[in-house]
Amino acid sequence: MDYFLSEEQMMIKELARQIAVEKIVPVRQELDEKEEFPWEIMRVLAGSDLFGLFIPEEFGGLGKGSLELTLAVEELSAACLGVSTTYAANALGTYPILLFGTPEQKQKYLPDIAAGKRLVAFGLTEANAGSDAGGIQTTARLEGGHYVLNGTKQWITNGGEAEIYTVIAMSDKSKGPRGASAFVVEKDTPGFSFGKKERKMGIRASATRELVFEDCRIPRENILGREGMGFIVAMKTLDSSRVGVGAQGVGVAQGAFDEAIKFTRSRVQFGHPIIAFQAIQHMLADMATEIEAARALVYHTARYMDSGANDVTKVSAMAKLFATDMAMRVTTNAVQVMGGSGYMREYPVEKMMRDAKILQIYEGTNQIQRNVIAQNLIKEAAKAK
Ligand code: COS
Repeated sequence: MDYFLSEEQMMIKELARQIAVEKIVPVRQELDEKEEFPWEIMRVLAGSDLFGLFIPEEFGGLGKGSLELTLAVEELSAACLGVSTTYAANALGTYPILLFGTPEQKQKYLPDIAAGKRLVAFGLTEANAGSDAGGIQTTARLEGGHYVLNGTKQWITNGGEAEIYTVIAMSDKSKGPRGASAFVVEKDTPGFSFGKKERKMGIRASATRELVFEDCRIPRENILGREGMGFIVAMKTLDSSRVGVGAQGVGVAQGAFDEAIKFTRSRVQFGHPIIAFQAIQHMLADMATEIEAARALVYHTARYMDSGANDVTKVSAMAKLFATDMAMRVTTNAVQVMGGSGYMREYPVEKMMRDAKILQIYEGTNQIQRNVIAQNLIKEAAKAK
């Protein structure tokens, strides 16, 4: 399908695809097996300016938007979700600065982020605050010119590898979600350390660690937005980033589908390549249709976001929900049409299926996405009355 991308957008997609094919595909299995962080690929992405895609030109970026980021994420995801998660989580961690930073904060952090010199991570989740994001217990106590952070963040992508952390903590616990604030914390700040690296089912090239704050003093000026705005910072950040998770779904599904087509054309059973059988054809037809539907939704949502619309909560949740449920079905069916071969590590689809599972879980489970969509439907219905 022609999505009427501009020449520049096509170039970005092509560049990301080239990196995916030449640099990621040859090493993805090894990265997965060794659970190795893809530093070399991050350097290639930095050298190709892909970290600066969505960062304004005045801060050293390319000044593009969600659609361009979506195109890059999709192509990287077709090769390896572990790598694309590392790249996309960097954007997730950057949004609080981009959306709520002062000009000084932006000047301080964004040029290095755009150049890929310093990676970023987003610290919201805690042991007792996952879906219930308002239930965070990490505290930020104001003491003179500093905030003092105490608490532990869990399952933080890019944890330990990133140098810049955007962290949500309670500056006034008595106010519930309205007592949360957002902060920038730099890696080498005293009182800030990391827990063990998690061992995961999929996206094993990406790093997932705890962030531990023990009387960690950060300058008062590291607050993003105002005190009490932390929950809004987190929600707006997720509104911006969820379409990217949808793009990951489209990418991994396309990657698995391409493998399935290739395999079914060469695998012969009953005297014919198995693609000649209607049972296989119907599965492939459903997979292709679902991928295209998800891609159309993801691209259009990204375009809508780039138009400056501010009611993006519902549509970004829809794009994430639809594309990632689709990715789980398509990767599972890629394994199915490839049968025993699909299940073996010699082929990449078993990894794609393992990797795809996280997309239905992180940046809000798909059950939470349905809640978000439903809450917005209720609000819209009440307004229309
Ligand atoms: N944009 C702006 N404001 C938002 C918002 C959004 N997308 N979503 C909620 N808010 C506001 C609400 O309007 C409300 O404001 P008031 O207190 O002024 O009325 C406030 O934030 C609290 O909202 P709500 O009552 O809906 O919060 P809940 O505690 O019920 O939680 C969900 C809402 C479940 C949607 C939220 O906690 C969530 O997204 N959870 C999943 C978190 C997640 O994605 N975690 C993944 C880890 S980060 S990778």
